[in-house]
Amino acid sequence: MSAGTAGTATGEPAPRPAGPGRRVADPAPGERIAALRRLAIATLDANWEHDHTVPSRTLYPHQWSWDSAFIAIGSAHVRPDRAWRELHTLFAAQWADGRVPHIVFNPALRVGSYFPGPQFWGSTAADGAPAVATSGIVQPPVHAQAAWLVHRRAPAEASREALRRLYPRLVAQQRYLTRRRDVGGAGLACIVHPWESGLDNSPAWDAPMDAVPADAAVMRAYRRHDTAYADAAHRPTDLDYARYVAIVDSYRAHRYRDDTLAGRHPFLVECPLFNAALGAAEHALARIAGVVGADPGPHRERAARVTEALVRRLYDPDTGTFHPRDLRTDRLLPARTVLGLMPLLLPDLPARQVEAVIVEACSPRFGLAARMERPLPTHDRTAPDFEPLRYWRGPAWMNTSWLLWRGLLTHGRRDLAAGLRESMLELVATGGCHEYFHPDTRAGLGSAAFSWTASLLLDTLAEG
Ligand code: 2M8
Repeated sequence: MSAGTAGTATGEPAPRPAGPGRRVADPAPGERIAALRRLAIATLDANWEHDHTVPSRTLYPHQWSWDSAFIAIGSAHVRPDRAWRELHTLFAAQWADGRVPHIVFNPALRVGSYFPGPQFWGSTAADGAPAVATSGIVQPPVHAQAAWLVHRRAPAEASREALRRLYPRLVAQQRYLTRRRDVGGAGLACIVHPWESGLDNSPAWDAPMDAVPADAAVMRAYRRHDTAYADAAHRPTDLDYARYVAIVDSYRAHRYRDDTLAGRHPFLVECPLFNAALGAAEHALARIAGVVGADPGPHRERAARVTEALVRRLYDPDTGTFHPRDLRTDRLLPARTVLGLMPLLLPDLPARQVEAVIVEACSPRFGLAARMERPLPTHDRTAPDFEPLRYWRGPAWMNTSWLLWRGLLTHGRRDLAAGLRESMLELVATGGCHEYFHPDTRAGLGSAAFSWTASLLLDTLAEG
C-alpha cells in the first residue's frame, strides 16, 4: 500500500498529504522529503490527546512508555512543548519504587477500549502505585536518551527547566531497574514479561514462553481487542496471549513486588535491547547531569558496569552476536533476532563486539548495507521460523531500524548509517506511517497511522 492510499485494515483515518493513490516517494528529492514530513506531522497531530500522544487511535488508545520516548524525539523537531509534555505526563505516573509503567490508562476511555485494561492490571491496589490506573510492568528505558535528544534539538531555558524536573525521576527509574530488577545478581536488569521487551512475540522468547503453563482456551474468558482492528495473522496467537495473561497473573498475585521473583516467576530474562538501553541511559544521564548541575561521574561508572556485564553475560563468541539469557535455565536463547544488534547503542562497547555485531547486521540474516536491497527485518531472514507478516517475528519496524541507525552513528559507521536511513525513508514512502512493514515488499501492516513511525521519521529526516 502506498502512503497516499486511504483503505486501512485498522479502520484508522490515515493522513494522505500526497493525495489519493500517489506514492510519497516523489522523483524530486526536496518534494519527497517535504511530503514525508507533512505525513509525519499529520499523523502525530491526529494522535495527540490533550497531554500525551496515543500510539494508535484504534489499537493502542492509551499512553505507552517507550512509545512516548520515541514520540518525544520526533516531536522535538516540530513541537518541543509537546515533546516535554509527553515525557512529563508519563513520569507523573511513575510508581514510588521508580518503575515507569508500560501503559498509563486514559480514564476517559470506555471499558474494553484495550485489552488488557485497567481492571485486569489492578494497579491501584499495589503499594506505591499512582492514583491513575497503569499497568504493573515496564518497557525498555529509552527515556533519558529521549530527554537528552529533545534538549539537544533546541537547548533553551525551558528545556533546561524540563531536564531539571525530569532528572530525579530518570535517576529513580534507573535505580529501580538496577537494584530491584537485577534478579540474576550479575549487574543486568531482568524483564519479567515479553511485553517488557517491547518486541512482544519475538522468536527470542519462544523457549521461555513454551515453559509457561497456559491453554489458549483461557482466552475464551476474555475479549481480545487487537484482532478487532488488525489481521489476526499479523498479531500474536491466542496461545501467546494466554501466556501473557498467565505471567501477569503471577506478578499481580504478588502485588507487582520484585523481591520474590527469583525461583518462582514464570518469565525471567536478561534482554540485550533492554540492557543496552539501560547503559545508554546512564550515558545520557551523565550529559543531563552536566546541564542540571549534578555529578556525571556516577552515571559514567554505572554505564561502564552495564556494558561490561552485557558483554560478559549476553555476548556469544560462537555466533558473534548478543542473545537474551533465560534466568530460569541460565542459558542463552538461541534465536538470532534484531535484539542482538542493539548493544551498538553503547558508545563504550568494545571494538571486538562492535565489529562482530556489524558483521552480523551485514550478513544475509539482516542485510544491512550502504545500499540496502530490503528493509531491516526484526528476525533472521534465513531462519525457518521467520514470518514476514507476523508482528515482531520478521516484519520491519521503524524503531528497531532507528536504534540501529543511532548505534551506527555512535560508532562512526556513516556509510552503513546512510544506507539504513535511506531504507527507512523508502519504507515510509512506500508503506505510509504504518506500525510495521512487510520485509520484502514494504507494504504497511498493523495500525495505518502509528505515532513512532511518524516521529522517528522526523528525526531521521532531520539528520540527512
Ligand atoms: C505493542 O505491545 C502492546 C502490549 O504492550 C500490544 O501488543 O498490545 C508492542 O509493539 C510494544 O512495543 C508497543 O509499545 C505497544 C504500543 O505501540 O504495542
